Parts: sequence; structure tokens; C-alpha cells
Amino acid sequence: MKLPLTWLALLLATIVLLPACSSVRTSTESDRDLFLEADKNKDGQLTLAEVNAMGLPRVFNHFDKNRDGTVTMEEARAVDPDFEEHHFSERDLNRDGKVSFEEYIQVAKKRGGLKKHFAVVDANSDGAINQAEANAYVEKLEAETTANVTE
Ligand SMILES: [Ca+2]
Ligand SMILES: [Ca+2]
Ligand SMILES: [Ca+2]
Repeated sequence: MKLPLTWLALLLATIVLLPACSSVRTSTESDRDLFLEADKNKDGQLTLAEVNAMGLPRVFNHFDKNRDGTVTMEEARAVDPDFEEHHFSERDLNRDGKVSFEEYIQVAKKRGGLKKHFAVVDANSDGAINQAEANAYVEKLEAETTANVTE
């Protein structure tokens, strides 16, 4: 299975990040804190709900460059030049040319949010990401980042 190295993968990595993994650090928070912060019920594992609660606002904020609470097509393209128009229009529910946070969350929830990425990290498919799985994922991602850095 090919793991697409996208901004979303990188962003998800900020949730499950190792302290050593500096290349994908996008936040000033320490990486260990991110895992603990995402682990709302403090059982040492991340469920999809926990990852979504932590990750979806981060994905949105990553796109909302000017921090006005909405994402325009321009902002989406600034993050990902290949961002396809239909991805935008299917989220702009009220067709005002902007995707608000509420619109984004509404559509994301319907689709299981970060389900696909979650499944990639949840190596043993037990529905929870533990620290070992998180570490393995970040190591893999880091290796691919290094390999793809010139692309
Ligand atoms: Ca948990
Ligand atoms: Ca914006
Ligand atoms: Ca809208």
C-alpha cells in the first residue's frame, strides 16, 4: 500500500509526533504534549474520535492562512497547488465561495474525518493508536520525507 505523503499526512504526524522528529514539526507545542493533548481520556491510546477532535481543527487552520475563519479556493491552492475544485465545492455547502469551519467539520464528520489516515497509523487495526504505532508511523513518514524532499 502506497502512503501518499501529503500535507494531511504531515499534519496528522504533528498529532502523533515523536520528540526526535523535527522535520515535520509545525507547531511550537512539544510533540509529546500533542499526543497527550489528543489523548482526551488519558488511556495512552488515540481513538479516531480523539484524532478527529484534535486533527480536524488543525487541518482547517493549516488551510486558513489569513486566520479569518474561512478557507477560500486561493488559500487551498496556496497549501496544495493540485487542490481540486470539486474538493472545495463539495465542502462549500452554502455556495458563498468560502468554506467555513462549520462547513468543513460537517462534511468531515460525515466522511469519518481522518479515518483513512488513522487506519494507516493503526497498524494492528484494533481501533486505537498507541505510542508504538505512532512512533512507527512517524519514522516511516520521516524516511519518506527525506526521500521526497527534492520533489
Ligand atoms: Ca485515548
Ligand atoms: Ca481564510
Ligand atoms: Ca461556505
